[in-house]
Amino acid sequence: MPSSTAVQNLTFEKRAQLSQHPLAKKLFQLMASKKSNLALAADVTKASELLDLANSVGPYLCVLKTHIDIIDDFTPEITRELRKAAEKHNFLLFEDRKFADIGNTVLQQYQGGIYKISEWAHLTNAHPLPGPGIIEGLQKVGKPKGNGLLLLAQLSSQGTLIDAGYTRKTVDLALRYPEFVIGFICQEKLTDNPALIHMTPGVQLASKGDDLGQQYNTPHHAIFEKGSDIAIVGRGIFQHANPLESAKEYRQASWEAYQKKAKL
Ligand code: S5P
Repeated sequence: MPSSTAVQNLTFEKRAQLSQHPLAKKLFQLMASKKSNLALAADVTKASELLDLANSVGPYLCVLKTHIDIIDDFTPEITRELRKAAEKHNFLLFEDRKFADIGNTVLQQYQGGIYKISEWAHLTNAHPLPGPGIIEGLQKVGKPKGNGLLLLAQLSSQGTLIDAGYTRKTVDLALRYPEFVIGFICQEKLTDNPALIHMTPGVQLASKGDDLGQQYNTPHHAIFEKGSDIAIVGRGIFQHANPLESAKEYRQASWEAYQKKAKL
């Protein structure tokens, strides 16, 4: 395994070549071609707002992250429209479901119910807390569809119960499922394995946090200083007076931090 510095310097193009999972390959390739390592956390509550964001900001994103269960006027049509926007603007859809139950239950939550997450979301995530069964349950549904899973290895919130040992065990678990787990939700680079993608929420330029425990860092901190790959930005973009201009600013800041890290 190359040294940590050498891995840090690998470009997204190179990491696309080194990835075995088709979705990880696709994500690295589209980040390189769109020059974007920005994910939008589109936490709006109206279907029209979500679709407007997907179509206006979509060209500047690598990933659009949803909380589909906060949409007040949900219909299955929304997920079809999201998928169309993802194809048109070349980004991946990530449903931030944070599964956390036993394998048999998460399998049903992922494939069924109203939201049928596995049918439209390229990516979803899970807390590894229950152990390997949660990954195996989700994998049964998601792997045949070519979907990928991110494990929550760290959280951005103040007072999180996750400690260093839990994070280390999460990385070990991810390495056991290379055909389904493509990376982490985390606050820093956790492994030298170039195929695994690090996505970091809790990113904002204008604020240090909210009044419910969220903690923010800048894109430069998350990507250059902490070695993550993708910055996830929510309210910093969609609550801005001009979401499109704000998205362009976060995209530029995140991309410059990546370029500096990769010494491009
Ligand atoms: O540790 C975490 C993990 C996640 S996925 N901290 C987070 O904030 N998130 C999600 O990222 C959260 O659910 C929300 O959708 C987004 C952050 O939104 P923001 O408005 O605070 O930027």
